Amino acid sequence: MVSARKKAAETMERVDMIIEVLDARVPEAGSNPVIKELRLHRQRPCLKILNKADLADPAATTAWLNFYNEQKGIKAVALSCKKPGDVAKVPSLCEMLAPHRDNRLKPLRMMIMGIPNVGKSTLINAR
Ligand SMILES: Nc1nc2c(ncn2[C@@H]2O[C@H](COP(=O)(O)OP(=O)(O)OP(=O)(O)O)[C@@H](O)[C@H]2O)c(=O)[nH]1
Ligand SMILES: [Mg+2]
Repeated sequence: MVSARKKAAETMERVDMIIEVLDARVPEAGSNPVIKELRLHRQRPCLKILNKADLADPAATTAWLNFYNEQKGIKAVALSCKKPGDVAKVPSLCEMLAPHRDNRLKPLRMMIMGIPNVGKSTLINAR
């Protein structure tokens, strides 16, 4: 735990933003308090992806989105990483969160986090 925390802290210094992949059905189950603490300390913006929205209750998902989107430095979206059209929206959301890095000389650096089985690999490999 201590070394994982240290690693995350080091990586966080080198990235412009965090992508936190959560299960839309139980987003708080995947929210990591250590990551939140590090993120706030480093003042890195966070895109929360409520993934597997296709399996979640739409009204509950809307409530979670409102809850997260009220928080400073956070943008939350609900999507399904299995739908290429949904994943295609992610880059522009990232650019919105870190507009100062939005050019060829300073490409956006991001760290993707999330508990097991939330869909991180599906997101990364989507095309
Ligand atoms: N219904 C649905 N299933 C999804 C979605 N995204 C991912 N899955 C499924 O969820 C399972 C886990 O997805 P992964 O991408 O392997 O999750 P991961 O976060 O990389 O998991 P670990 O590498 O074990 O931490 C797979 O069976 C995916 O097909 C989605 O948006 N909707
Ligand atoms: Mg994976």
